[in-house]
Amino acid sequence: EQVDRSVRQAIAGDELRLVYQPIVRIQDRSVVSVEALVRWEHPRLGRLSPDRFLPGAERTGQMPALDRWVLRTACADLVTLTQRLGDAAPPSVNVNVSTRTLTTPFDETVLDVLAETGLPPDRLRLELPETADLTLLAGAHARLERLREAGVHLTLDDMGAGSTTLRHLSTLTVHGMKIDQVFVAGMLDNPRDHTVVKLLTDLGHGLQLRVTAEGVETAAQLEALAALGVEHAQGWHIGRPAPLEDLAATLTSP
Ligand code: G
Ligand code: G
Ligand code: MN
Ligand code: NA
Repeated sequence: EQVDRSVRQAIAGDELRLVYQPIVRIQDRSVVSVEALVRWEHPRLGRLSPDRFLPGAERTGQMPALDRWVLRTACADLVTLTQRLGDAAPPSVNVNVSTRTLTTPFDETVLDVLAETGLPPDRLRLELPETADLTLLAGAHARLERLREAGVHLTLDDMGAGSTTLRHLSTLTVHGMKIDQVFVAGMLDNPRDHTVVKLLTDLGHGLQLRVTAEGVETAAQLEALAALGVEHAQGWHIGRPAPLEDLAATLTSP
């Protein structure tokens, strides 16, 4: 069924929710961060996943509003969780930034939200889309540099899914990269996928980046990733995206 309401209406009606998926250090399984992922509790259609409403939000120019809501909520949630759990709270939160947002003065938004919420800049990690248009991202370059200088971490998302971020790597200093889950899914059966994962990992390490593998669904994949020297992992084998309350419960239970 068609989604008949706009993301702006969803924000105004308090219908958006965030779920958080853990990212762990493979070596000791400690949580290094959580990725914020948006869901829509639609009054009539129920819980909608992003593929049901992000394409429409993109077409109608509502991604900057959505990204702003996600950023503010995720930063405030991490501050709240830290007040409750202290050292058991995740060290940082990953927030996705859409391509369209990179054409706006998003650096002002990010710095405003950090000041408002009181979250230290180095506890925020922005995930930059692999599909970002190079010319648009070029305009965003100075804004990203400004955020990096303020202490915000930058991560290239979905590495290998497009072809643009290789060029970004030559001019933009980032802290990390995430290997697209397509290659992780195939790495044990398809030698080509294994080669791509190895190549991206070596590339990341050559540039002194932290490498995260996405979509890890089995212990065997985790082992293969560890053998390649991948530092961090995310996926169903480690933890499903969950509401803040469930995340808090997981973090405090031994
Ligand atoms: O959560 P996953 O389950 O289904 O998300 C699907 C896609 O939607 C992914 O490509 C993810 O990057 C994107 N996505 C999820 N949450 C957000 C968000 O808060 N902001 C942006 N810009 N994209 C998101
Ligand atoms: O931001 P990004 O494009 O990376 O979004 C991550 C997406 O991957 C989300 O839709 C999330 O729900 C999904 N995801 C997370 N872990 C797994 C996994 O182990 N397997 C699969 N198939 N999808 C996953
Ligand atoms: Mn992501
Ligand atoms: Na990703």
